[in-house]
Amino acid sequence: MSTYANVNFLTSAATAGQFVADTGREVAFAGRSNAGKSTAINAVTGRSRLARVSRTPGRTQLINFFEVGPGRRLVDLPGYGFAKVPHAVRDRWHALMRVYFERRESLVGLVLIVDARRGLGDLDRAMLDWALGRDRRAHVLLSKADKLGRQESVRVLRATEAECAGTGIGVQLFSAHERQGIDAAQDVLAQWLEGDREPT
Ligand SMILES: Nc1nc2c(ncn2[C@@H]2O[C@H](COP(=O)(O)OP(=O)(O)OP(=O)(O)O)[C@@H](O)[C@H]2O)c(=O)[nH]1
Ligand SMILES: [Mg+2]
Repeated sequence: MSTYANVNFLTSAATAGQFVADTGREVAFAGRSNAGKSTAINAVTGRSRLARVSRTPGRTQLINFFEVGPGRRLVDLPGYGFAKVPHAVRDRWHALMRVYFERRESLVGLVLIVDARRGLGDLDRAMLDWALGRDRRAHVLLSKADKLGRQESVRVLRATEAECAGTGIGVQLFSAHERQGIDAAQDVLAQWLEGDREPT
């Protein structure tokens, strides 16, 4: 099942010059390497092989743009925090993220994918601060919830909610493998992407 009639891969960008035109609205998926960003994009679009799921963490160093409707996009950002990535790669990641976040006017919101077993880390908090500081919406998916027992997953949910209290950031449990929380995530995306107006 999918809420999107047509989903198309648009492009992979290694530099700002390769970004798709900055019109309409888009939502970016960010998170640590291996957190489950690409898997989450596949789950919410109902396309199992749309975004490439990596066996080797930190391999995706490109920004991948997917079209889910006219002028509406989901964006798979390269992951961060993977220790074995060479410095040069990390520097390139920083530079690419900086131009993306500073310049991207069509960006309406950030979906932050956080492995439920790890919880929020400092780099995740920095991403959330960035989004709020630039008046973008933010929503946290606590991913791979199937790896935790019920009690433990609720504990992580409550702790993360407490940390985000008062910010307007939504938090939910998510498991692509057990199809948990997919509808809730789709609802958030639909709200953020709806409307004919260009974001201001
Ligand atoms: N158990 C479980 N594993 C998951 C889930 N989602 C993703 N994974 C696994 O986590 C690994 C990484 O998933 P990706 O979707 O490639 O993660 P990513 O954040 O896009 O990774 P990078 O692009 O390398 O930063 C894969 O082995 C997935 O199968 C989930 O809901 N449950
Ligand atoms: Mg990925």
